[in-house]
Amino acid sequence: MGLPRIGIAACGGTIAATASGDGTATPRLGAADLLDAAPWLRDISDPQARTVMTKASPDITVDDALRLCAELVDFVRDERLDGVVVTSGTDTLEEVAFTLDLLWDADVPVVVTGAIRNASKPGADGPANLTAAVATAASPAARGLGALLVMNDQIHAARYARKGNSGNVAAFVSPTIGPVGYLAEGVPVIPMRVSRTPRVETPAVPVTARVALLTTFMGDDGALLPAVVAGGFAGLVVGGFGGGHLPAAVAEHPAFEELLATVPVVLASRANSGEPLRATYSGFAGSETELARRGVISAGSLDAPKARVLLTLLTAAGQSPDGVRATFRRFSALP
Ligand code: DAS
Repeated sequence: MGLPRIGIAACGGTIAATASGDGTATPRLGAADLLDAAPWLRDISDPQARTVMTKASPDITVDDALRLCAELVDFVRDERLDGVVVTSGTDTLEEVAFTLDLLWDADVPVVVTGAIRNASKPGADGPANLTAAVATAASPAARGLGALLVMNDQIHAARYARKGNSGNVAAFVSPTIGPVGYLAEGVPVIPMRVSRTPRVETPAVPVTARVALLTTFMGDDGALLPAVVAGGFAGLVVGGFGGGHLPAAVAEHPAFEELLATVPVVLASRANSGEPLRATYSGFAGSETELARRGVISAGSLDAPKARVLLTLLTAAGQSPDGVRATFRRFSALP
């Protein structure tokens, strides 16, 4: 038996960035460069390099993530891969990982990783993160788990992972459940196995359905809602207060009524973990029970950016309102 064949699909980000004369960094490196910087990867795998894009991750779109997924399917088939690693920028890493998790229909592990310190910095974490990601993608323990996110020797389920720190190498967290595993002396250990994320239909590219995301705040009067109506969005995700609440001025705003009557409206919690409540408060317009009665859909355990990814894919694939509701229901642990 040879070493596991692991694909490295490079998409840009800090892990692919090098500094210019003024010290600022720009993504420039491709997959072969990343491999050259970590030659020891050939001791643990038979690595195959493919550069997919060289973007700063704030510019990555849902279309890019869908094209990436299609490219990974080809990569796995063409190169007979045992696992595949995606390197990308950490700014949208959680959304890229979750998109792959929703669409990945194979047991072959797909592991995303990035870096906080670019290759020109002391203590650059890219090579270590890439090594941990390759080891995880090569591990039989990672098979069938969908997309995983590996950073700083921790293994996260894509469904729960978020960027929790702007500049520390320990940037990624899974606030609701914690990481599912870790690397010990370079060996991936995955003691916690989360149930597989429900798969959704792959929409055609380019995706024309746009989904808006608004997060509420103290004193929110709903003034931005008419812009969502006027913008012709196919859906709205609202980041509500902790238990899934909105100010009455938002809940009773005519534009909110209009959106509820015309497009799916999904409510996530702006709190860092947990789920919106289902049956705890009533008697005020923005309580979770009043909002549910009026048709607002709970995002369950998904944070607002992930709920937006899911709603975008569902609306782009022409999912019915009942189908959207049923799919989001599968992301909740609450009865
Ligand atoms: N924030 C940088 C990174 O961590 C840039 C980016 O996301 O592309 O990769």
